[in-house]
Amino acid sequence: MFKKISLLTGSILLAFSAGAQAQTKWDLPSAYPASNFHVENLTTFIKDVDTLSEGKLKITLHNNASLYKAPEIKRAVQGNQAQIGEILLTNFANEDPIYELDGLPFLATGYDASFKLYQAQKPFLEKKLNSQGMTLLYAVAWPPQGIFANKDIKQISDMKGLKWRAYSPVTAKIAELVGAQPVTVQQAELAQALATGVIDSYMSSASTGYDTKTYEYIKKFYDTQAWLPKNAVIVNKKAFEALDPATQQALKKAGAQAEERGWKLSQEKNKWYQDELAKNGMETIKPTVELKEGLSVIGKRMLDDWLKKAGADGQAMIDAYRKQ
Ligand code: PCA
Repeated sequence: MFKKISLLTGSILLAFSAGAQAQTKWDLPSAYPASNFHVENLTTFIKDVDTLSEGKLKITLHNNASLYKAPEIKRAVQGNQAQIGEILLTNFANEDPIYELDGLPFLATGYDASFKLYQAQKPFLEKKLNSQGMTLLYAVAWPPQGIFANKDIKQISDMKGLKWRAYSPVTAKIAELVGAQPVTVQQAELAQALATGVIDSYMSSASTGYDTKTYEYIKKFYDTQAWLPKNAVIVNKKAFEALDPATQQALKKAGAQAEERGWKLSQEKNKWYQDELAKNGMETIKPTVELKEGLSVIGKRMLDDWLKKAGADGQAMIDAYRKQ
């Protein structure tokens, strides 16, 4: 009788420890705050991974650049210090032209066009990330980019001299081309840069305007809808391969669901963010024809430069995008 009980206890203990061993814990750094729709989406994704993997893969979210600053997240995932992470693709434009594509102004300006551009970009993006020891799990567009400034901007020459916050090489280049002074500041430090007067303008989405309470300093949003950059969730390849096949499938499934949900959420919440900006005293202004034309000339020039850098792959992406 005693023997039986101890045998039973032993097997329960064994099963328990096997279960405990099979549980994997990952860290997920993101550079954006809890109010951000990308982060809301990540939170749901993490729950889905937990459910679909039957508790085998536990992911901890570190938002608002609390674990790594935005430009450091990619390298952290590459080095497996973080097994999974969220990056803004266009932040890495200087590394390879593939990361720049969805940051170019006036190439793809609405959600449909941006999704098409993503489909054209995706195989090349996957290949590049793979060569760097990572895999692409999913990517979601930010809402369309407009200009936050107090100044009256009717044409691009009105942007001369602005103290312009840039978040990527492309947004810094735009500043240069219009005669503004670019200062690179990531979103997590944007509110402080506004408060201290380091910058007085920038180009981004209504979502970032809301997250950073830009309306406390800037009262105008020129809704240029210039481009929709994407955040991508990337995974370290070795960490992925160390998961059992069922957990790998669970992760992929949750990723596919997050991608679909994220694109919808981006679009739905953009309206909400714009309403919140208005409630807080910010005026949304339709850009003049002159301003749009000036910006699209800049966009064309940047696309030409991009095509030179991106070679045959770049041309293939643009052709695939335009064929859809
Ligand atoms: N918000 C991010 C990137 C694109 C966007 O809409 C930012 O301003 O940093």
